[in-house]
Amino acid sequence: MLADCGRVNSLPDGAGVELRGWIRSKRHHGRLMFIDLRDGTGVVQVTLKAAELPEADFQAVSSAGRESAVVVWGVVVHDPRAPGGAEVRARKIELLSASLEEFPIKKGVGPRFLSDHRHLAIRSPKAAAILRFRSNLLKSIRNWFEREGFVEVHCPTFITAAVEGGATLFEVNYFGKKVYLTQSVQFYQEAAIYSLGKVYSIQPSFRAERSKTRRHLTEFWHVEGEMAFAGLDDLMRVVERLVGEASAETLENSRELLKLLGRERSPESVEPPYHRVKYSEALDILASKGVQLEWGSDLGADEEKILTMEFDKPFFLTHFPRKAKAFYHMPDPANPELTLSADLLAPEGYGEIVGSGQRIHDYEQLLARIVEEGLEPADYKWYLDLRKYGSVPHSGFGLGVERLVQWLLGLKNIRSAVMFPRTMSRTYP
Ligand code: NSS
Repeated sequence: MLADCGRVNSLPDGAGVELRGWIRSKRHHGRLMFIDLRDGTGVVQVTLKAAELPEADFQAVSSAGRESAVVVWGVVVHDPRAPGGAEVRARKIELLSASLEEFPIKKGVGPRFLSDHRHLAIRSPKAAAILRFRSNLLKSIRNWFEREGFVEVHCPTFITAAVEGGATLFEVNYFGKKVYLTQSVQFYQEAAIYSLGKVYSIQPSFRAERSKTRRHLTEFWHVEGEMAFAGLDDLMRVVERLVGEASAETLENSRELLKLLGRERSPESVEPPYHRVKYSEALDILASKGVQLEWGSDLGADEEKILTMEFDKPFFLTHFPRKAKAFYHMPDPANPELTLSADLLAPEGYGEIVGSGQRIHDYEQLLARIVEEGLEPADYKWYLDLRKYGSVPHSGFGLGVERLVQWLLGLKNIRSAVMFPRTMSRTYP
């Protein structure tokens, strides 16, 4: 029976199995050999006794280096001494493909070396566990949207005008014309709600971030949603349910992965409701910690960190000043200096994972904000058009996949949450 390395311990004693995988490590004791065999589902110990299998098989594998590919036929033996509680005693083994050179990833190599060899480093069980967790999370997010009646839309990556300010736009030479890589599909989703009602997208966004921080990428995966007939309160309820329910389900489905990663995070720790904290209250909290932030400024990484240390669950930071936010944010009718915006911040120093808000849906008001920001109305012609035909209050959000993975798994650097990270200083491999 073809079996997964990671599930051998759930098979009965004496079961005959065929395993296909890679040699993670090997230990020799004369005519006895132990192999840790890895196949993407996990690692299992394979015991080879020279007396119990063809001599040629034993010899071939004796000289095979790490990451050589093999097929093993053997018998499951439950043994508390084996890592995972069960091992496979080999009866036959075939060397499919011996490593040509010594595998370069070994104990003691530095972070730069690992990044340069990311194409090989992702074979480690920890890296694989993070990628698997990320996959589980995306599955739960997608299922959540589908259950809630959102329609998936796919939006372009080449765009002609900034969504989140010109400073982080990547330029592309598009047949001699200057276009950009998208920072967010929000504007296309705003068009889509008049066609479909509630929509979502899961695709990459690009930011020419000059900051070398542990939570900025230049290419990240963006989960975005937009809803017609929704105000700020409706929006926050959707965001907290999506983040809370999809995260809880993922944690529930990823117990083994968390154990392997040595992480403990209970589904309760992500359970909504989340606190709502106004920007002005945040300034008071910061002041009480001896940090003075000028009214109107956006929170920097340091301020965010100090503020989030006060919380043990994600929380919303709402009603940012107009001048700290992009032009499309709806001014608060109660105080037009503020906006109906809400960022969701992860606790314990992690910071922003969602940016969201109600959009301006009035044509004249949006035009005035575009002009006030010194932008060119002609660049936003089609976006303004949306306000001409049955425009309604609407709201939406953007969730950074890597930021959420980073927080849920307590990763030091956001780069570990991506298979092949892109940052200011890295586009290889
Ligand atoms: O700039 S955001 O706060 N908001 C938007 O882009 C909206 N236009 C989304 C929308 O309403 N449809 O970015 C949203 C999230 C932010 O909270 C982070 O979680 C993530 O996108 N984000 C990033 N992750 C990693 N690296 C970088 N550079 C980055 N920038 C944003």
